[in-house]
Amino acid sequence: MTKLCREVWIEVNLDAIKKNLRAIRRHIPNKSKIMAVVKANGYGHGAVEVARHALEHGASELAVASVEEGIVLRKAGITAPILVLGFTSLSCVKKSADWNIELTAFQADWIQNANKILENEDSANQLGIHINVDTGMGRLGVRTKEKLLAVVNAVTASKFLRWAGIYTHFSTADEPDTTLTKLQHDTFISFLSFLKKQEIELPTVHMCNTAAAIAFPEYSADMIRLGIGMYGLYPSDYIKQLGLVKLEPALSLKARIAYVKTMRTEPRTVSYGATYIAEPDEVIATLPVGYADGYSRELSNRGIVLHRGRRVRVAGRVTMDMIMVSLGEDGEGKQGEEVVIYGQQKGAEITVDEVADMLNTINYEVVSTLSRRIPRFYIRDGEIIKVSTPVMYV
Ligand code: UAH
Repeated sequence: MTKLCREVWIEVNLDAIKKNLRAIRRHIPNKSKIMAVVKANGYGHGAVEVARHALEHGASELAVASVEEGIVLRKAGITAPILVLGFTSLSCVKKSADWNIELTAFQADWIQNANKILENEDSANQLGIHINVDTGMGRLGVRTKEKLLAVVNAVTASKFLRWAGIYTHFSTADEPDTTLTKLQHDTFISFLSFLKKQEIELPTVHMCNTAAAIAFPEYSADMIRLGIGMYGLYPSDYIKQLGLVKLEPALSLKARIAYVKTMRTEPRTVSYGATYIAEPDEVIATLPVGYADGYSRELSNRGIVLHRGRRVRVAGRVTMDMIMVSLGEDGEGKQGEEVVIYGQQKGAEITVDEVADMLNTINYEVVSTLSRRIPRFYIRDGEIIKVSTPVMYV
């Protein structure tokens, strides 16, 4: 294993990602393609490696949040279609075309301006456009049929643009009350029917995220946009409880104990603010992970990690780069021993969902905020096949 100077790392089990893609593939109609959503550094798992692996195992397109995220994938040699799901400023239109990155659009004037820019600045590629229809997300997207028609006409009139897709996004597909999802679906279908009535031929139609693909596979259309499920996490407890698709988490966060001491001498205070006072025989271990790694400060005196398969608690405040954990009174622990912060050890487990609950947030936030400074180890068939580090380790 690569020697780390600061011993905290993420392990990404690529076999789990493959299994998750297969499980979803089996659940949705054969004709529906899979767009792997790798925004936010592949939900913290590493965008390039996840994208490559997803494309090998059933995905045919990729989605990101910004042109810059798309360029990272292109620079890594990825040639599959890439869609930016967010709003892109007109100043990046030429760059997007040059890198062959498709954009989300929903305003006729934006399209006309994009057309003018591409007319004036020579690009080798047409710019692919996916039109976003807002059926109830209230974030981005065209909201009326008349405006949709104007957007479609603007795209199809331009020889510099290529109409690649039309999509909507569900806001409550992970919840037990399906009323709004059904309404959003029906609204989207009525927008599509309206276009068909004008004899407009539709490009790739897509609407499902993970939750909708699991709960409403019949809505999969030409393509689903698969994010959290590919990483082995459920969009919500409700979707997990449906029991329709079995997913396996791909990510573990691990560290080695940096230092161990018994708190014999006074003061027995631990960390900033001295919010934890150890017992005289208590053994405290220091781990090289902190809030700058994405281990939330909210886990101060609350977080749990696994040591020798046992759940041990964070002692005192989480600091920027380190935490302390209590190994108990007369506890045992050794410098260099492996601890698991998220994941499994000797039959015990700390799930990302459990951490998300503690933080009053969702699993998406826990994984996507894992810092890029943590090295990522990619594991296939039990072997580390790649290490990705912010700096090259020697
Ligand atoms: C527009 C859009 C997103 O912003 C995100 C996704 C993926 O969602 P999941 O992670 O819940 O699958 C799809 N589409």
